[in-house]
Amino acid sequence: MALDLSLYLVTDSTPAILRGHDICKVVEEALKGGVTVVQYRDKKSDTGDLVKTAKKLHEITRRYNVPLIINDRVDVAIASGAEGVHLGQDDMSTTKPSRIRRHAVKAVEEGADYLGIGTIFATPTKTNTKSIIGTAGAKIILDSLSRLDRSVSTVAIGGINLSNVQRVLYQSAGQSGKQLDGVAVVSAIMAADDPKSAAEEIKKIMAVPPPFA
Ligand code: 3NM
Repeated sequence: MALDLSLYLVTDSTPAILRGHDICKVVEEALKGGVTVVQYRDKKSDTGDLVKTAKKLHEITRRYNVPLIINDRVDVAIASGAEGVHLGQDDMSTTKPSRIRRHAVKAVEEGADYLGIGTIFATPTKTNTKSIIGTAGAKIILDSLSRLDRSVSTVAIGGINLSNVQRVLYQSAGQSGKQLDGVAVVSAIMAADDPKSAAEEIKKIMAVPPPFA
């Protein structure tokens, strides 16, 4: 399965986001709208429930030929047959190029297929983020990554939605020409009244060059 990171959906099971909707239904609608990766992120459920939901989600994502990634839990990824696991780098609270390069090299050497770059904008979805780096920070990171021997894919995360996604892609592009491979969103799709059209709209605008380019 090729890794297309362009529209990366991260789930959130909290009531403020799901508002009583079924996570599987929301994810399936988002898949219909064109999301290219699904990450199951659930910090609260116990292992039994995590595996149960992950298996259900995997049945759905497979039908759309989209990889399912499990946040933080290798055991749940294995038990559900998911395609991957997303591991955090907790101490990545910096935009200092030398430290970023060190972290990136380590992650790539340890086998990471992609890196998440964030937090781009402050977001109520995750309030314990250590630094808000903006698109300027993302650009520094991309330039720094471009100097590695190996190429590594990237997605930006944090406060990204329909109204800023074009700007995020455009303003993050480094002087080196290295661009984001995609954007990761939670609320812009998970909390949308119509997750299918939310995903479609985001994809549509991502394909359009920004008017100020
Ligand atoms: N990780 P929304 S920010 C899950 O910075 C997550 O690492 C982040 O939610 C990071 O798209 C975040 O609703 C939440 O802003 C993003």
